[in-house]
Amino acid sequence: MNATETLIAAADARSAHNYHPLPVVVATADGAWVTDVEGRRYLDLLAGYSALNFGHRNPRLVDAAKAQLERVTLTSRAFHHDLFARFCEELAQLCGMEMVLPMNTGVEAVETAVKTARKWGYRVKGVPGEMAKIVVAGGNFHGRTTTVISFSTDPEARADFGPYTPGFQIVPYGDLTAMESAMTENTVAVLIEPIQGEAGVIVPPEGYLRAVRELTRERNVLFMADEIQSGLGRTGRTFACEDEGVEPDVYVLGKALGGGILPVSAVVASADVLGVFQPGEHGSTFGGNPLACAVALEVMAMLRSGEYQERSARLGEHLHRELQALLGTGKVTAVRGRGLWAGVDVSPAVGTGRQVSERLMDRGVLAKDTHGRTIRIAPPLMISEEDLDWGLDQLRAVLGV
Ligand code: IF1
Repeated sequence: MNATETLIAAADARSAHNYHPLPVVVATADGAWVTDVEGRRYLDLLAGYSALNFGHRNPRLVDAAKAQLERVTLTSRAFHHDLFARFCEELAQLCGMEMVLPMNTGVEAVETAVKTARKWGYRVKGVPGEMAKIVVAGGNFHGRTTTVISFSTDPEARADFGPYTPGFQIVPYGDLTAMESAMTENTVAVLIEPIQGEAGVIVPPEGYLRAVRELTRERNVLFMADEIQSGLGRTGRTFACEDEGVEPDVYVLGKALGGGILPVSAVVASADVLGVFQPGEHGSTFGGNPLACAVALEVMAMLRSGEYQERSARLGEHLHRELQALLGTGKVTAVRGRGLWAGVDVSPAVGTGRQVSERLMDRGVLAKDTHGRTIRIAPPLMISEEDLDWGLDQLRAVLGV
C-alpha cells in the first residue's frame, strides 16, 4: 500500500465515518493548490466550502497569525484583550451595523442568531414567553447542531437526531407568499441564506431578498441573513445581500472570516437587537479570542480594498460564461450561481456527481458534489484566470465536451 492508502485505512479505522472523503490525502497547500502525500498537485475548487476565499496559507493572514502567536492567543472573555475592541469596531463597520457577538464556528453563530431573535422577541417585540417562531427556508443548510438540524429539510441531516427543537416554520425558498402566510404576531425572525449553498448554489428569484426585507420590516420581524458561505467576497460583493441592495437586520458570518486558518464567526446587528444580552446569558470559551481577532482584522483589511470582491465579480463572469456554454452539450442540465461560485448539474448520462468529482480528482482538480448530481465550483478568490481556465479544461474533458 502507498502512503495514501495507508493513511486512509488508518483514518478509517479510528475516526467515525461521518464523511465520505475523496481518496486524496493532502499534505501541503499554497494559494489555490494543494499537494497530496504522493506529491501530486490539485487545483482546489472547493476552498474549504468558502472558508479559503483568500487561498491556502495566504501570506498576510499567516503573518498576522504568527505575530499574534508571539503575543497572546487566548484570554477567554473573563478579561478584555487589546485587539477585541478594534475587531468589533471594524466588523460592525464592514457590516454597516453597531454591535458584534463573536463566536467560532458557523453553526455557533447561527445558534447565537436564533437565541438573539428569541430574546429580542420576548424582551423588545413583546412576544409571549416560549411562543417565538422563526421562519426558515426549505433546502436550508445552517449547520449541524440538534437545534439547527431541527429545521433542516434534509433527511440525512435530521434522521435519528430527535426530539427536535420546536419554534421554526419552514417555507419554500424564494416563495414570498408562503413566507407571508407563515408569519404570525409571534414571528420574531426570518433566517435565510441569500444564496443557498448546500442546496446546490440556489440563487433566489430576482427581487426575493428585497421583498423579504420589506415584509420583515412591515411585520417588525428580524431579517437574519446567513452569509457564512455566500459572504466575504464569494459572490463578487462583500455580502450577497448587496446584490439586491438589501441590508438585513442581522448578519451571520463565519468561514472566510477566519481566513482558512482558524474558526471565526460572529453575529452582527444593531444595538437594539444585540443589546438584549446581559452578562452571563451567552458566550463561548474561544469566542473573540486574540488569535481569531488578529486574523480576522487582516481579513477585514483585505476586504476593505475591494480587490477580492472585484476579482470574484470579474472572474466569476468569465466562469459563468464558460459554464453556460456547457448547457448546449447535453452533458450539463443547469448552471447556477454568482461571482466565483457555481453549481453545475451534470446529466445522468455523464454519471453521478460523485463520479464526476472522482474523475476531476484523477485529473488534478478537487471539487465536491452535492445532492447527487450538482458539482459545486468555489475556488479561492485569488485564483488566477489561467488556473481557472485549466480547471475548466479538466471539467470539459471529464464531461467529454
Ligand atoms: C459539513 C455543507 C456547505 C453553511 C452555512 C452555516 C454553516 C455552513 C450557509 C455552518 C457550513 C459547511 C459544513 C460542512 C460542509 C459545508 C457545507 F455541505 F455542509 F452544507 F458549505 F454547503 N451556514 N457549511 O454553509 O458552519 O458550523 O460548519 O462552521 O458540515 O459537512 P460550520
